[in-house]
Amino acid sequence: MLDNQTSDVATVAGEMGQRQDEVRHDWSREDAQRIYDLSFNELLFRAQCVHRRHFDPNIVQKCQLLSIKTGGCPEDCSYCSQSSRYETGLKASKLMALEEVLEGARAAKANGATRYCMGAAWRSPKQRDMPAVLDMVREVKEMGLETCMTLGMLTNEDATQLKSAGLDYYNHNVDTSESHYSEIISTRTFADRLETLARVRHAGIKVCSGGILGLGETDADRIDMLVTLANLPEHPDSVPINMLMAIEGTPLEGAEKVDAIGFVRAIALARIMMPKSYVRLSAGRSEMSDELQAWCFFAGANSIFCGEQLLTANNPGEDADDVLFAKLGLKAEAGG
Ligand code: SAM
Ligand code: DTB
Ligand code: SF4
Repeated sequence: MLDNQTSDVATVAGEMGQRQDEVRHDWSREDAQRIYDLSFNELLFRAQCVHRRHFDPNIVQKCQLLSIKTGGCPEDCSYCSQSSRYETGLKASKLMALEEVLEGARAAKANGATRYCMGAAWRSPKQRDMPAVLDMVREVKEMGLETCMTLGMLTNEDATQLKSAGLDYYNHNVDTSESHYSEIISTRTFADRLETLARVRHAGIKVCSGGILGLGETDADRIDMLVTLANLPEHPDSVPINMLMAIEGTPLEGAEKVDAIGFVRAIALARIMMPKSYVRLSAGRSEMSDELQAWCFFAGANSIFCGEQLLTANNPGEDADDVLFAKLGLKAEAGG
């Protein structure tokens, strides 16, 4: 006999069944909440079914990050080691020289990364920095890697120049829900973030946008953040889901740890609402057990950051990831 939970599941599954191959942009909070609240087994089963319709479940994309300009950022993002407003002990540096960037890209490629993501601690790029940044895009692309940059807010002109240089992806996270956003960042708005995403999209660059869990948000905030991403005119091609890495000296240094089950639920919801996007299990893996990462992959995560460092924080590194992939029978996605 069906109990209440199972019959709820049947209803949601039925609705989803009708729309199962449809990429929707009209998600309501209620639709999303009902999926998020399914029994854990049912939620993971649904997410895995959606995942298998669009992806090989045993293939994981590997992206490598490099901080091309570290620290000294004027923004006040409460989670960030690179904001000049907090004493995090991080040494600021100038924009990296092209050769150093290329050296990192060669090593990343040798380690099986297919995308190279270059990040700068800027509110937005300055015109004088653009020629050097555009050279990095051109030369990394020339090496046969996909290129991604995250440089803060862009003008239409910046986006067009990046596109002309051959930039494949631009990362700009919404970070959290619109209503929680002002608790975390005061120096730019949620609307500013969406505007940059629109400029990136209009320039023809693929969008990478996601957020962070562990910023003191509620379940409703997490759901709202994912609804915002899923209701963009096009789903972001990549959706990074970061677990807060609590950095000493930042306002969030003592933030409560994210509950693992809630984290997996968010991954599963992202997979179901954005069926064709790469969902990236991003920052925080160095503090996650193998079991938690395995759950995330089962819930539909199919991309990671590889290497020993993210931008400034630790990441598990190749050896640990090789062991994890072997245990789980996962393979890295092949390069183009
Ligand atoms: N300055 C640019 C910007 O903010 O758009 C690019 C770099 S910024 C570090 C990129 C993203 O990394 C942030 O939007 C945030 O989602 C994530 N991030 C930064 N610090 C983090 C931390 N301590 N834990 C988890 N994610 C973090
Ligand atoms: C994203 O969502 N996560 C990456 C990338 N996009 C730029 C950055 C994670 C940063 C983690 C903290 C650090 O290394 O400083
Ligand atoms: Fe600056 Fe980006 Fe860090 Fe915010 S997240 S303080 S914009 S580097």
